[in-house]
Amino acid sequence: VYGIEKPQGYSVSFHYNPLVEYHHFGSSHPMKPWRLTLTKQLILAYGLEYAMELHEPRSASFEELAIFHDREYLDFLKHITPQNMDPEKEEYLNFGFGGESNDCPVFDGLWDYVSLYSGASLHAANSLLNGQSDIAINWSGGLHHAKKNAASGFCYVNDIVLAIQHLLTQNQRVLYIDIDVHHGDGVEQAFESTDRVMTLSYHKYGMDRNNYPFFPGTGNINEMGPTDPSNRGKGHSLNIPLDDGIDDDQYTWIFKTVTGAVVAKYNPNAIVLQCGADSLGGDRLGKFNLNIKAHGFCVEFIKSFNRPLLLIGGGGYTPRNVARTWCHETAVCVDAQLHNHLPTHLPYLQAFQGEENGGGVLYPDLHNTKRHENANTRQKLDNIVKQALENLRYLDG
Ligand code: TV1
Ligand code: CA
Ligand code: ZN
Repeated sequence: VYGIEKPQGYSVSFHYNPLVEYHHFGSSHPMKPWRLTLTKQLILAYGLEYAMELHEPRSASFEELAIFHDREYLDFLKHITPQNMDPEKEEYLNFGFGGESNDCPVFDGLWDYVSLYSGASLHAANSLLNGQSDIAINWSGGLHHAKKNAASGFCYVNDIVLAIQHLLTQNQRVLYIDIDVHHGDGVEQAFESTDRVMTLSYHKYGMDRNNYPFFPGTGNINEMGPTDPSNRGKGHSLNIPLDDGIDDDQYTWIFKTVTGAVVAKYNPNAIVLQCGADSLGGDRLGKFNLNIKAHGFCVEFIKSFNRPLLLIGGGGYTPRNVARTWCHETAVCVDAQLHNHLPTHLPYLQAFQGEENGGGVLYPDLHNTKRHENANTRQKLDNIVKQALENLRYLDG
């Protein structure tokens, strides 16, 4: 008896509601939802929409968000506006708003914004569950710092946790991988007491010149979740702390080595990959020196495991490079190669021109655009890998 062969290639679905891009955190705030407009335009200009299924998902409901978040927190989020907010009120600070940095401002349409990006992640997870796609993409999600009862680091609702919870309804084990330059603390914390989710984050870790820790200040190699042997979640968090200026070869090597070992050992039924683009060279907040193709290598590598895959966005503070990276990674998913020269009929073409290294191209040289001295030595990285592989032994029970 011959089985019916699945056609070559993957079915890829793209989940995006354009209403997200009209929200503003404030003019000086580094998080710019319009980077999603740029991303979508680039994807359309290269014709990638013909290689995948496009979905315009509805907003997530209050009840859907309440599967992870506290209702009191959601009530606050739903009703707070720039007009009625009171920075003096205790709940304002308790829920992660205000503070010196004002990382999480209250802006018009905040509730719509959070329910739109969360709706897209839930919809993407759902299309993996019902077998409609092998790879589902939501570039508007990936807000990995949000806690169940507090906003943190530009993140108000944790769409990743919600999507993973949804995947867990039909998958025994989900692996979460995070290549944003920041530590994926919110996702790690949410699943610290279960062995059904393993979290793996690569990030900058350490102090800056003024002795301030790089946000959020957690994620050292020895932080691997609870170590109490009675806790089911023991050893199910793996953190890879990296230093300023890491280059393409170092990053792809450590990513391959550690991620390969984790997949082999944990054998997940589904994978969620957060593709924060602030790990690129020249990012306004990041400290790494990665090029677009090295970042995209992580997607290629994960795709090669042939497990249901949810790709989500995250950070990324130099909008033109965010758009380039996520367009490239969309192409990786559908097995397309893109011309380096940008399509001439691209709206917003201007946004991609007039750069020192690489105006008008998809793959500019981003290495050293901000010249972060590479503080990662061969020896330090070898030690991190050695320690990471040792940490994996906790999974043996
Ligand atoms: C308003 C206006 C807010 C300008 C915030 C950079 C701003 C930052 C701003 C900023 C900024 C952070 C901290 C310090 C915690 C504070 C999406 C002890 C020019 C996923 C979140 C980084 C990263 C938060 C989010 C960080 C993500 N850096 N200008 N704020 N306090 N906050 O360091 O992981 O990418 O910078
Ligand atoms: Ca990370
Ligand atoms: Zn980040």
